[in-house]
Amino acid sequence: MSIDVKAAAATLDRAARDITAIPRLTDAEPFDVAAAYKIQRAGIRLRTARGEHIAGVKMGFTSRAKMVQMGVDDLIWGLLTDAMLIESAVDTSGLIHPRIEPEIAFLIGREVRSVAGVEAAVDGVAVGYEVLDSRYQDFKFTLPDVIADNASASGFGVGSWHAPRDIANVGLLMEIDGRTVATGSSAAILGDPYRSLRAAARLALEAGIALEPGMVVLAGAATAAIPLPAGAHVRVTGAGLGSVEVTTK
Ligand code: OOG
Repeated sequence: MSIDVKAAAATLDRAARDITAIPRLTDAEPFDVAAAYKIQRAGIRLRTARGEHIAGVKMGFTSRAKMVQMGVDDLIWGLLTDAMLIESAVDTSGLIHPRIEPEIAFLIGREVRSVAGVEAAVDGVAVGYEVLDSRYQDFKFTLPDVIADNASASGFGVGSWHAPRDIANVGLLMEIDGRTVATGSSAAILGDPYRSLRAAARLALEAGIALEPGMVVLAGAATAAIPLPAGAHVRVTGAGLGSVEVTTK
């Protein structure tokens, strides 16, 4: 039997809306990476049918730190929607078991028509963060499970945009309530976050998803993700890129 793509997408979508973790989908019915991306896209279609718009692409497992933390061995990608953008505060009571991780973000300024052209299409770089919230119990999954779950995407924020520059070795610092919880370098992201950007462009072009002006590409975390508590103040700083802050309710 093959997995019912629409039913699987609806199960994950309901888990997020009910704020209730579910067993891994592959426990009931194994499926491969190709089927997993079909489920992911069906989940995005549920969101766009509710009026959300695609706002960009997120890369996952682009660093060893993340692969080791989550026990997987390949990079993945997911889609961001405008409803995921966090301005300055996030209510964790609407989330299952959120985690936060520092990110490097790219702002697309011109439509991306080729992998070779993606660097020239970038208008800005920034430090950012991603809030992850796996819809699976205990935040545990196989690679197909996490792909189907839109790479655990829940929310994201970006600091001020800077003109594109060399970001191959940007020191990253994440603090929660003034305490350092993660440090790393953007070099951990495939050696240079621009590599992650090129992978994002290739994957989007192959999937027929347009990277358009105003969209954001998150390169993937350089460090492991940290549980995001309620009533916290988080600051992520990138050397030379300033900081971005978020508070939780
Ligand atoms: C999956 C998402 C991984 C990253 O930056 O590596 C990711 C997860 O860890 O739950 O976004």
